[in-house]
Amino acid sequence: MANLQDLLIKMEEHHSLFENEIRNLSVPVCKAFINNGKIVPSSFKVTSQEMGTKDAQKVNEHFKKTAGNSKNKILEAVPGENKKTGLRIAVLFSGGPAAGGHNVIVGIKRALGAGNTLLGTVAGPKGLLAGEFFEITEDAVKGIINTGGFDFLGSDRTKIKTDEQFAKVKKVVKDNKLDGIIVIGGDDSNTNAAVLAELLYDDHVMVIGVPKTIDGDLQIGGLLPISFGYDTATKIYSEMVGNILQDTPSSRKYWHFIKLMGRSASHVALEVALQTKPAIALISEEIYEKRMSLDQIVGNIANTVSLRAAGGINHGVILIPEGLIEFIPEMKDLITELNEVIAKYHEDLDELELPEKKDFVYKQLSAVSAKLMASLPGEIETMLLLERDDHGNLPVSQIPTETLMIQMVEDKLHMMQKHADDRKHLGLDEKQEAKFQKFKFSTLNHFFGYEGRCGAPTLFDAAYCLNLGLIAGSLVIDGHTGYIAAITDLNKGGRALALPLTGLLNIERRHGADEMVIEKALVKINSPAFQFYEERRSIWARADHFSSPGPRQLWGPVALQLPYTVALNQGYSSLEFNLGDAASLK
Ligand code: FBP
Repeated sequence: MANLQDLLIKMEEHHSLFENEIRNLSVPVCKAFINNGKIVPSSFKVTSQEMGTKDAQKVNEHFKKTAGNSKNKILEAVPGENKKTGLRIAVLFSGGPAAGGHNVIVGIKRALGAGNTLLGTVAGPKGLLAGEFFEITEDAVKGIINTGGFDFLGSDRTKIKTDEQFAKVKKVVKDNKLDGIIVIGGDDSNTNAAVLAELLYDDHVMVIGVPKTIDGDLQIGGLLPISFGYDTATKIYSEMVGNILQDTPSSRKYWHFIKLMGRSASHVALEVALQTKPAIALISEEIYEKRMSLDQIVGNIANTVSLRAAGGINHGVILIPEGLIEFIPEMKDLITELNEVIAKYHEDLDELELPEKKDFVYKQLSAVSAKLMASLPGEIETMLLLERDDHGNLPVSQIPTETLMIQMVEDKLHMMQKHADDRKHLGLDEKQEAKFQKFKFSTLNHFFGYEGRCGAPTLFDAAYCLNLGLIAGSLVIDGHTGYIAAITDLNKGGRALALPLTGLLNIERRHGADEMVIEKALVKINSPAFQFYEERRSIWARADHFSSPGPRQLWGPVALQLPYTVALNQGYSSLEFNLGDAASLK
């Protein structure tokens, strides 16, 4: 009989008891892809619905071939088994990992079937440029079903933008006899996909995008309700925040400042707030819209902390979106100026050591921005000078906004406890005053980010990704290029769509220049999800009304749960999703 050591050795290389079980999990499949109980590719029909941003005219002129071909009309998947064979399709991950990516590959492979070749691109766009591919076999696919991470292929953030890179892509495509490329990525990566689709149009090489990002900022109202990975990440963070919320009234002494990943938009912070109900959740978009200064934000936090202390509650949780710093109006102006300076002088700056770099940058800034930058703690000042990524983004995940907030709130509370004038607006009675004076502000800081990106996908992400993969694979078999896969009607069996990528592009300032890029979807202050939060938050601030959502479930009664923000914004009447009947992926 095998002993425990043998069993544990068998679990190496992704064969834990859990990993083996999830590979056997059946997931729901939209009916466009089911024929006689089998998963099959679909065909597509052109709908009458057209897409386009405010910059549609300029975009259509620039992307003459793909926009001309699609007329920016949405396609809908319809049953109709397409049996095309002999295609060679490469797939790549681009940008940060997100749970469910492996199931996109499973879906593509199922759609392509045995008659076509699927090639995995090693380490994202960088691997495409280097022509690094390997054939994805049926056996390999069986090993990644329903598993988290992007480790099967790897990923990176290279932006394909120079003429030299374009020439390389053309050569790689020709050398490897590729008929299509499927890009699994966020807004920047799908911008890359739109550019490649146009570049390779005359070579008859199809390019299709799949919407990925835990940030949730690749969404388009009722047409693309959410990107994949968001559900898993927010459920992981919600479990962790829920646990901390449960700890606070147990130990009764800490204020936890938790920064949550999500580069720009606050969708993640809003979702976690709705799921857990903390005392405070900052929403960057609201702060920008209401033109709140750093001082005002700190003042509001200090007021809530003080009022809870005066009521005898010396603990709480504050959620801080990762991208906050870029949305505080005065900081936004400073960062925009810095982005321009860094883009313009990057060669000079590369040669300088930090102190000289700072001197150089200060001289280029306006007086207001220079003054603000000088007033920031040294660590933050240095972080603002970090190198931007290929897409011009500041690496906000590395900026310790949560510790900046702690320092500033601490100072504010100190002044409020010391000076009656600084706290008179709270209107405390004698008893409350006594409690507030005794209160000691003990803080802990956390950053929940990378731990949310690669967990095993929730049932929603597992199913959503499989279906997105089926759409992408079916699109290339059906001969389409320049589209991004999308699914709507998540509560009614799922409607599988293909949205023209050119319909998503608008003009934005990046790297100190105007570029055509996919618009980032930010939290809308008038959205049902934000408005619900706004209505409830003062109740959650006053006393402990938190929820602890617990670990994500793949089996059982709460497995079919949508993100709250998605269900609210789509106007669904429950949290339950329905993406069709469950089918085995093996
Ligand atoms: P994508 O937009 O590529 O999906 O990446 C999102 C993200 O997880 C952000 O939330 C975070 O700021 C960033 O990636 C971190 O990037 P990196 O992996 O390069 O540190």
